Amino acid sequence: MTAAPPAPPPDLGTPAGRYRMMRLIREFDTLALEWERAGEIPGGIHPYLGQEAVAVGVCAALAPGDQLTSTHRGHGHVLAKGADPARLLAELAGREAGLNRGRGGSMHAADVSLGILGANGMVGAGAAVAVGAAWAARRFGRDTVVACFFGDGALNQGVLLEALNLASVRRAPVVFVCENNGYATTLPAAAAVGGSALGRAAAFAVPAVAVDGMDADAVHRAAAEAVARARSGGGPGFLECRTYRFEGHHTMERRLRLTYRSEQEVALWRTRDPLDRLRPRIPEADRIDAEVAGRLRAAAAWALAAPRPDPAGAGDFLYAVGPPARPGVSP
Ligand SMILES: Cc1ncc(C[n+]2csc(CCOP(=O)(O)OP(=O)(O)O)c2C)c(N)n1
Repeated sequence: MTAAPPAPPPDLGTPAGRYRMMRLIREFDTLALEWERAGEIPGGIHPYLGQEAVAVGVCAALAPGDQLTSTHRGHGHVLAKGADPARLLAELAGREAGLNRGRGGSMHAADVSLGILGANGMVGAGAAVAVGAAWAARRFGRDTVVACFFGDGALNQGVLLEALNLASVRRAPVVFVCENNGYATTLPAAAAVGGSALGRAAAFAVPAVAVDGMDADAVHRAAAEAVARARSGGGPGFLECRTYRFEGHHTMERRLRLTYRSEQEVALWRTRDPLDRLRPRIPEADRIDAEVAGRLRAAAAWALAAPRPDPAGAGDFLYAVGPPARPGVSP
């Protein structure tokens, strides 16, 4: 097996760099949708299409040593923090060369060396991990920050409220990022969220701001402020990014022919496409598009050629290996 095609660290410091990453996420998930239809990805995916400005705007405000926790809709977060797209594709396709040796799949991609503490299939669960990591960083004297992504569906999870409280009283350097795309599966936020996202943060005295989640620059500005405050000991922050997913909740949705959003609503949000919005300001956009397409082609070819794990190793990595049992004490 040859090494993965080179994956340069993302440069999100310029509008062109942010555009390049948004294009990569857009094309990555478009390809993942094709692979899912072709049967290359077991279990389906939750496409991030439409929400690219949130992942990129927030990750542009993070330093390489910072960390993040992600969700079931995690490809955008993981790529924007610098994961190798070839290894993430291999992970989705269940290959040994994948980010997590093909065992994690779409919803459990992680690369701790890059500060990616993991996508997470349990709604809201990343918040507990984020506060733990942030609190630990402070106790060990590091000045790193953790970005915690979650959807509007997590606003009603007890773990998120506990995490907000603990982060507030411990001044843990967490930036809570609510991607409010208006729906939890098929349930509209308006029918499910008593109060509001900003109200949840206010209840725990966590400074919060709502931003246009279709505008990478607006997200970046708000995230940079919250990250700087958290890094300098000012405690957690909260961003409500108002955004939209262009595709269904999960790839199963098309097959089930669910109709909970009107065509007009989807079409209206598509006119606010975050890539179209930034593109006119990027003179080299055509070149970037071609470069991203080439990079993904190479990544896809490499990932599909990668071997699948040996079934005999299906039980590997399930349990942490602890210290040897003491004599006379059963393990
Ligand atoms: C604890 C828990 N409850 C329920 C589910 C089933 N579930 C998976 S995704 C989802 C909706 C999540 O909506 P939201 O948090 O708004 O994120 P989005 O899908 O919109 O990105 C639900 C209820 C789950 N995975 N975990």
